[in-house]
Amino acid sequence: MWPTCNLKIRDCLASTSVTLKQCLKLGATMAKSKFEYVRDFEADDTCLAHCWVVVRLDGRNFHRFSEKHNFAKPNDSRALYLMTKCAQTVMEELEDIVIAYGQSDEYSFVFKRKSNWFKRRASKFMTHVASQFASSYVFYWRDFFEDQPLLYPPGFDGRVVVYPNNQTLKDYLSWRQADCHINNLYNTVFWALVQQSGLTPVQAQGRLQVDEVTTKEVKLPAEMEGKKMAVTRTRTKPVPLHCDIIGDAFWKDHPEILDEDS
Ligand code: DGT
Ligand code: MG
Ligand code: MG
Repeated sequence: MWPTCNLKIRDCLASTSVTLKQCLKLGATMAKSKFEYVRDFEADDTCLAHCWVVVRLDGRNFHRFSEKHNFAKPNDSRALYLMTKCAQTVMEELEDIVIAYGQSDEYSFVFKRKSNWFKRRASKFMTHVASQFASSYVFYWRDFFEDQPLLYPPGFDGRVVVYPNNQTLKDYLSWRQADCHINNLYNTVFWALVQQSGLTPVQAQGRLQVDEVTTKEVKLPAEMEGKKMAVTRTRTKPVPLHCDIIGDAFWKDHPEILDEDS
């Protein structure tokens, strides 16, 4: 295919009436028209109009990452605040995100219903959020983990889910927060049995499967309820919050998040 093109360009160059610039333009145009059909192989991943678009990121193999970087158990405040700093940066850098909610090694980002950012292409939403978040994680690491070097580059997977109305979006966020509470309760009791009661991890796991562990046995920290993270906007600036988003109070206090015309 190239020899044909080159021949045409050679003929063209042999002619005294055309300039080199015109020849190159002809070559480029021919190559473009010949190969452009491959565009048709690209999938259409436009998100359904007028729906909430949610991008959820999750740390890749953070079980290992948290061990290697000596995260405190069950919750490491440095890690949680770093995640929130990254979410805040994503919201500052990218358009149209109305709220972000995170726990553990994951963060969800909600784009406004009428966003037309990158023509609503799911791959654009997901890859921009994931790359901005991951680079922020490395960039801000030292601000949160002063004495702990970053030993290898972390990665995050991403998915896009589209929710058709306010109720399904609220239920999605409630689902993530309920998941946070369940995991947090389990992990807190598990590590209390190991760290305070001297059980081995296998023994603690066994106790949690067969028994009801009473609050007399393990002392749960008062701040346990505070390990959930959200970032919303006050006017345009993203602000971190640590609050309940399952109940109605949060949505009453922040009507602008679900406001159709926001
Ligand atoms: P994945 O997501 O399939 O690649 O695998 P993982 O290992 O990331 O699994 P995932 O996302 O279900 O669980 C998150 C892991 O991260 C879990 O092993 C606990 C760990 N992790 C997250 N935040 C903290 C923390 O603050 N402290 C400690 N010690 N571990 C944490
Ligand atoms: Mg993970
Ligand atoms: Mg996770």
